[in-house]
Amino acid sequence: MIPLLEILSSEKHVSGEEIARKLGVSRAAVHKQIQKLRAAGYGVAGERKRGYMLVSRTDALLAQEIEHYLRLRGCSRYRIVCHPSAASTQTIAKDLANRGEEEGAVVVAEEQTNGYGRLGREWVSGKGGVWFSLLLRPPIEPERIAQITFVASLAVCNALEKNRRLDARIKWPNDILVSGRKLSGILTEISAEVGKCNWVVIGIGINANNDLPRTLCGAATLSSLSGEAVNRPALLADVLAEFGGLYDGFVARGFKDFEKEYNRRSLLPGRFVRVNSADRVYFGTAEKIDGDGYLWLTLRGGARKKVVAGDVTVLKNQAPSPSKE
Ligand code: BT5
Repeated sequence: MIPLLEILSSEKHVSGEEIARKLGVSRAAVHKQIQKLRAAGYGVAGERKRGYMLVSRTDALLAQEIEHYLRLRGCSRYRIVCHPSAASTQTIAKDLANRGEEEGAVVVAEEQTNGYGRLGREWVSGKGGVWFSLLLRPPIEPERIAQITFVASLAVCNALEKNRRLDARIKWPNDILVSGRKLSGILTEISAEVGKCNWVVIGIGINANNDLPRTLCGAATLSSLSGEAVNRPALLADVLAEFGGLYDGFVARGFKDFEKEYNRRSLLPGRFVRVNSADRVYFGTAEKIDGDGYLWLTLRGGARKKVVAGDVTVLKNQAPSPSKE
């Protein structure tokens, strides 16, 4: 299918005869391959005298399609593996990691039947969304790995802003919101030893053209926000290309370089929040996320607290005035 796509032009017709010659197959075989492309969602116009022309690309998450957009963005660092259906792209990517697969493998699924978020929470991931996991082997100390989630959040925001003009905000540590609703979630899983990171698998879910159950009232899809379907392979390639550039900077220079940009994108500074961390629950006003990726709070009594990890709920858009506490 790929050589045929390369021959088919979106600007002019190519005769069946020419395609057959280039591919070294019969005209009937060309016709069959054209039918296959159409079945995969590509728009191929055919005119008896002039031949075939590519009139639209497919929205299906096919490796060849994602690679097409990655090439347009000058990005060649990834190996894409697509599945029509998977329990979870995370488990497939982790399996690849454990079998020695190199950095840069990306596992993509049209749908997940058992997608999950942090702490084993369910991640709703039916057809029409963008669900993928990226395998990395960063040469960094395990303590810094959580920061990769933040770099990935920035990549998703950049992709949404640059090409789709959406003002995406990050809710530390791993949610991307647009207009206050969760559009994307990121999950980072690792294998590490003392002082050494074996692998990192970053799972990213983006609600694109999928349906969501009514129970997820705090969530949104890109198509519901913009009123039109998004091209998923192009979106996925944008996120991967954005991430590639940021990741190189992160490995070379650390998260400090991203601190300002992360805080600019962050939803939390100035908000009154509840943070459920592993040891206890904190109430306070979020200050900022520091150069290590930790969240700083001013607690109600005025003391400052550094939170390393946790679930954040925004309770008020502003800190409550002292008299009302
Ligand atoms: C996350 O977890 O937000 C990380 C989600 C990561 C999903 C990707 S998809 C590709 C890869 N394969 C996987 O199996 N996972 C990764 P967390 O912060 O724990 O948020 C989970 C909560 O978000 C749930 O408890 C729901 O409240 C909500 N939720 C579930 N599905 C959602 C969806 N599609 N959109 C928005 N919110 C959702």
